[in-house]
Amino acid sequence: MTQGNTVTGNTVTQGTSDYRDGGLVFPADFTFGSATASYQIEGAANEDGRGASIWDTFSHTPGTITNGDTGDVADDHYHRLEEDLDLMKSLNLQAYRFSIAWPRIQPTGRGPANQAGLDFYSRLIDGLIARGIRPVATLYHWDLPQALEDEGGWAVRSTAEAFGDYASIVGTAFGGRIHTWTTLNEPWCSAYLGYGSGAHAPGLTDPEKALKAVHHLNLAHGLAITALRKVVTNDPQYSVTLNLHVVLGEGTGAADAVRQIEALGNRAFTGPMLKGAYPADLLEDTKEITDWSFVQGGDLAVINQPLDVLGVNYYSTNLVRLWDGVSPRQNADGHKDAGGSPWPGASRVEFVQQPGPYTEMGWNIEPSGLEELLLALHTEFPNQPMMITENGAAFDDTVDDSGEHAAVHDLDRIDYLRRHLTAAHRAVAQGVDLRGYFVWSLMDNFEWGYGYTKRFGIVRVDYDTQVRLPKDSALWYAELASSNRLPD
Ligand code: GCO
Repeated sequence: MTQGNTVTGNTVTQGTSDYRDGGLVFPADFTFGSATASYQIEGAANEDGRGASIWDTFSHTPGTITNGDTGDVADDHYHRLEEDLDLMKSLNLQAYRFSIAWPRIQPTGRGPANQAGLDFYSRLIDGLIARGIRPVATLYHWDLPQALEDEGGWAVRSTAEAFGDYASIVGTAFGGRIHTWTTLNEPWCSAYLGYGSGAHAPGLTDPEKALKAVHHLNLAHGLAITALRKVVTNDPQYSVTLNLHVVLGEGTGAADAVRQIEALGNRAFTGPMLKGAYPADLLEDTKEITDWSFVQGGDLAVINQPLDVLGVNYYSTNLVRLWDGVSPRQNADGHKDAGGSPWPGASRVEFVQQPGPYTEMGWNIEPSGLEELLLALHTEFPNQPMMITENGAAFDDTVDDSGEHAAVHDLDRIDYLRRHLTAAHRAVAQGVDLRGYFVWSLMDNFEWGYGYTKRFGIVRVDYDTQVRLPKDSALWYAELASSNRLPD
């Protein structure tokens, strides 16, 4: 997407508004939900026939995850399903975005379904429906069956084809009960952090594989929707969730730096998915890495599926400039440094540290970026409904035991959510067709390379006892979800 409007020569239009408008009311049919992901919460990694995923392998590799944490137990959600469903109900959630672990359904990524895996998600879906909560199912939130990685993972085409078969299995099993299907969560991370920088599973640092992964993930998206459409028995919404980058530029050549990062970070996905073509400048920028000959005839037509709703994840902004080639190169793009680059072909771009305030992830808090992103998408894709499928913040919460009941007074998180919801509301007021908002996350969980050290939940999880404690932000959000009005 083009966000030239955010580049203002040598200055950046950030931090000019506090986004604390009062008394905002959302449209009556606006959906308030929360989101999680299988590997981050389920645990039960070796139960009921679940196969190994690339995240099992990666997290068990020494040195990859802070404190050597793994998702083996996580929030033990697999065994606490009923309690967690009741929790969602108590928070007035209207929808719940969860992901299905592919290796629970097909332990090696191919072959017949594992019935116990299907049964678990079936109970989850029925439990949501019984409580009046809409199921929003993500097919892939990064836990690729390890057996498929052993055959080349997302760098090979056969993984995309296997994904289509997997979609057909889950579509057949759950296809009358899912409100919204999301094919992929943040393919940017799967491709570039998994195969480019090495910060995520499978931990490779190969720029050509990263670009192949981009295409095969896009293809998987198209094949999955094609497969689902054939088997589902209701009339669901189809979507994908992208972490689109709000890219601001500074210095000489700012526009070119912004353009390169937008091409890799945004248009590499929105191009094929929403326009049926890879952007010419992306192909040009990466021509020394690959000739893109892995894109076969007919692929783009498969990828270019009409989407009922585009899922947008937003946390913060990026500030880039052209590197002078002399000073130490800055890489403040918010991701763990693991040796490789998540930006293949953009070796002349550096990511500049931005002014605070920051969350516990070190990400700058900038609600205006969300408004700008939604408006830019609306301008480029005027008829495309959208929803915010993730937004939220990690903070260093403390438990207050001084009262009758323990509490977490996470005013910083409430402030973050309030300001970003204000940004979303401003976008709606300017005509953006925004259908809903999902807070990341329902509960504290395994934050990938950072293990359990970063708490994103509106519900606290005590990892020793697995006790769930709604934070003040959860109570605040519950009020919003029932009233449609931003609480004061
Ligand atoms: C992602 C994932 C989540 C993360 C969240 C915070 O967007 O990276 O969807 O799994 O936990 O974004 O980093």
